[in-house]
Amino acid sequence: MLTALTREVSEALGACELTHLTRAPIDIERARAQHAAYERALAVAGCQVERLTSDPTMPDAVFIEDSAVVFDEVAIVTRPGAASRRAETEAVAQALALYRPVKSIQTPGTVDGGDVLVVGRRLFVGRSTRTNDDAIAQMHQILAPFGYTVCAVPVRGCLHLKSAVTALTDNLLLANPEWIDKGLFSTFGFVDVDPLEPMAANALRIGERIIYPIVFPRTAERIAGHGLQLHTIDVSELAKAEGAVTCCSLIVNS
Ligand code: CIR
Repeated sequence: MLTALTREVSEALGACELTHLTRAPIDIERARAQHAAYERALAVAGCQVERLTSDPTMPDAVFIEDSAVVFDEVAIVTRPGAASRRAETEAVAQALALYRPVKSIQTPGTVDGGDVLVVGRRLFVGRSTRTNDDAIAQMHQILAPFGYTVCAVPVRGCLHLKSAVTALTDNLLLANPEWIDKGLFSTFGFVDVDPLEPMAANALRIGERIIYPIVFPRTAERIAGHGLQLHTIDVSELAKAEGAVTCCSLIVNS
């Protein structure tokens, strides 16, 4: 069974962290409606959805992916790169403790889950404004005994590694080649985003299904061309906070 942990949209989402976007007004009710539709897509994909609460002191809490990375053997609770987001991890650690032994990244390490791409037993970790080498070394130490390899990937031009590359299958990645060096992923095939859709590399794969933003039709066509089944949803309000589809859930094989 799959459990998807999600987190309520904070009424303070408008005060979120922003790195590459200019602040635009966010309609909280619309954001909440889009988030609910996202949760329905998770349910259609076979997940039991468990939504954690948030509060006005945690504008970015809906982006729960950044608080942890979940493996079959262990959950790693992160130390987010933005100081404003560090209080988010406590409730996530508590929720995950019901499913997994929990390990935590220690200071001076910082990592956002959005920088961690897991494909099978291979981890690719973005070296970004949010994630540093100390945290990457800590993750290697925690995961090496379980047979995972960890590869650091420099990220340029975007917030997180998974803004630039995500997995469509065990062998096929979706990428914006402007933001990463594809050579670091040498054994994989690639679908490149359409050049007119630079933000289109973030897809959420659940089993055979791909949850994907509706605003990237050109790239969606490229993905569908590989015989993959897309469930498109509107997350435009969350995108104003620099969120996409992977960042709003933690998927736990339960
Ligand atoms: C932030 O800057 O931290 C949030 N406004 C957006 C985080 C999005 N997270 C993700 O893509 N994993």
